[in-house]
Parts: sequence; C-alpha cells; structure tokens
Amino acid sequence: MTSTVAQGSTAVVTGASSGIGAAAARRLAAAGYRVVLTARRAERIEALAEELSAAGHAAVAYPLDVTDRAAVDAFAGSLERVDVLVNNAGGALGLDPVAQGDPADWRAMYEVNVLGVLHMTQALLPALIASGAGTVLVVSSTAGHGTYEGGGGYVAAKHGTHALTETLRLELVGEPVRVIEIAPGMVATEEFSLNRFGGDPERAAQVYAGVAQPLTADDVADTIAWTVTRPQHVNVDLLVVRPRAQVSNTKVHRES
Ligand code: 8X3
Repeated sequence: MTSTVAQGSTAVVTGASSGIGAAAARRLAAAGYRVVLTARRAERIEALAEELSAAGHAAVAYPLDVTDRAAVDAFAGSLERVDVLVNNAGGALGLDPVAQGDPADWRAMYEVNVLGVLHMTQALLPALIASGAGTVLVVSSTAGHGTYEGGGGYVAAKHGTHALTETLRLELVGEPVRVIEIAPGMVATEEFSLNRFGGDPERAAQVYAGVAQPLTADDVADTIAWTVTRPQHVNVDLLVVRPRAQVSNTKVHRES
C-alpha cells in the first residue's frame, strides 16, 4: 500500500493482542502509522510491538483494560498525539437463549462492547479533534444489525455499539473527526468462538464447520486499513463484510 500517512500519525488499536486487532495493527503499521497496541495481555502486545519494530515500523505496547475507566484516562494522558482510534476490543460470551442467559455474561458483554468503546472514545476525543484530521473506527458486528437465536446478550451489546457509533457521528458533525463502523460477520479468529464457549475447542470449531472460507482477521483488517487511509473528507459510515458463504446472520452455506 502506498502510504499517504503523515509522518508521526498515530493509531491506537484496542484488543491488539490477537485476531482482528493484531491484524489491524499490522496493516496500519504497514500503511505508515505509528501504532499504539493496547490489550490486557501485556506479553502478547509487547511481542507484536517488537515484531513490528524489527520490521522497521513504529510500534509501542501499552497494557490496558478498556473497561477500567481510570486506566483508560491514565493511558490517554500518556499520549502526545492520536490521529486514529480503532475500537476493536470486544467479544461474546455464550450462545444461550434469552430465557436462560446469564445476567453476568450480559453485563460483561455490555461492559467491553459498549462501555469500553465509550471510555476510549471519550478519553481520546480531545486529542482526535486536536489532530485536525481524526478518525474513530469501531469494529462492531453483523450482530449489531440483526438478531439470531442464542445471540441474546451479544446481539444486544453490539446493537448498543452500533447505536453509540451512529450517535457519535451525528454529534461530531462539523468537527474534524470521521466516525467509521466496520461490521464483520463470520470471522474465524483463533479466540472469538473459543472465548464464547468457555474455551471448548469442539463447540468453537462447530461455528465454522463446513464453511468453505470464513473471513480471516486480515480480511477485516484490510477493510479497516482501507477505510482509514481514504482521504479525510471520505467517511465510510458503515461497512458490512461477510464471507461469501454467509448471506445473513442465520443463513450460511455449509458443505457436508
Ligand atoms: C461475530 C459475528 O455471527 O458470531 O461478531 O455474531 S456473530
């Protein structure tokens, strides 16, 4: 990718320890951004920062839990410059019907998928506005745009993520900040379904069973880097991306 990114432009990526977040950090670093990797797992983001630095990119790691507001504020205070915020941290817990869903799971999903985005966005918005050309990108989900049985708490949380993002874009009109939402469908990352099913590899594998080519984390990262590197006046409001085999949240072609 030919870089038109100004020297020193900084992109903060949450959930950068694996999956879409790590892939997005790689893509944004390759595009010319200085990347700030955040996630709870320090070792993983430090290893990625080292890998990117060894490849000649500018990358630093900052261990952070986006649900911890005081920690997020301290992180924001440590930054000299922010041009792009990729709100990627999130996840699903369980596939229970509403009737049996665990309220603790619902609360945890709201905390990370909605309040995590809120914390990061509120804390970094002054710097993003001050940059004169800021971007807030939110990785939501197709679960934020439709329901499915068992989706329950995740669907509710991701609808919240989507609502926050749309509202923010309305409220920031006139400010030099774009608000982009990427809504991925089925993405086979190493951890999303494993986390959803409490570490059960068999249940996790069933999600992708017979699906010829689920999206990869890098497929989604490609859309993130593409939207972010458009000219600043171009705001991709919402980009929905699914594998060809998945035409809706509930209709997936599986080869037996
Ligand atoms: C992931 C998509 O279908 O598991 O955000 O809800 S799905």
